[in-house]
Amino acid sequence: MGFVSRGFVGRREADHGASGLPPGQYDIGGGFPVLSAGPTPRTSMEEWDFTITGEVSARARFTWQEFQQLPREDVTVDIHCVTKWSKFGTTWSGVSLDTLLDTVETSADYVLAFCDGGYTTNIPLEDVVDGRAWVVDRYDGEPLAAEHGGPARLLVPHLYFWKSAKWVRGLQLSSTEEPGFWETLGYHIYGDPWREQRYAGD
Ligand SMILES: Nc1nc2c(c(=O)[nH]1)N[C@H]1C(S)=C(S)[C@@H](COP(=O)(O)O)O[C@H]1N2
Ligand SMILES: [Mo]
Repeated sequence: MGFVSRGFVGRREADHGASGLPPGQYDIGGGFPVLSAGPTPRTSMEEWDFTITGEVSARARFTWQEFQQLPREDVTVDIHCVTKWSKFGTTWSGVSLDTLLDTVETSADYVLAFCDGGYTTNIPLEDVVDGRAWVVDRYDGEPLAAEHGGPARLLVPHLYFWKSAKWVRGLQLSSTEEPGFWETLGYHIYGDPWREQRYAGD
């Protein structure tokens, strides 16, 4: 993972602006809509695991118990849904993807997050390192509610919220970008809210 330059990614993030309302968005205030493409899956902690697979020298797997023992971070971020609501100052707790990805060797450039229920979403690898993405299992001081992605979801707040895959179970690393669920259905391959990349071609 040494090829990802911290300085470069950090500057670029700062350029996007860490707060404020991206173009075309409105502040939903205290609301927190549930947006799911299908039914809410229910996975017990005994069955749950998180795996990093694909183009890796050896795959990594964390049981729920192992995941709980990893170093954790509290994160306060603004989130931006492509349906135009934004929510300021949401508070989460979870494990940085830096911590999870540190356990594998890879020369991949892309991740495809996969989930219980079959949802997927694609993200460049450089967008989920350097403190920009987490697997979170707590929201607002409580265990993450099932409808919001519990037991655990991805949190990638600098991209539209569809990239924050609920019920996430792992990452598939690849040298080629495979479009995920919404990306296949015409949403933007990258999804930067600050550049209003809602749909393919934006
Ligand atoms: N597994 C899964 N993750 C998902 C979705 C989904 O349908 N399934 N919807 C996405 C979309 S479009 C958005 S806006 C957010 C919504 O998260 P919320 O329901 O917690 O507000 O989850 C994203 N992650
Ligand atoms: Mo969304």
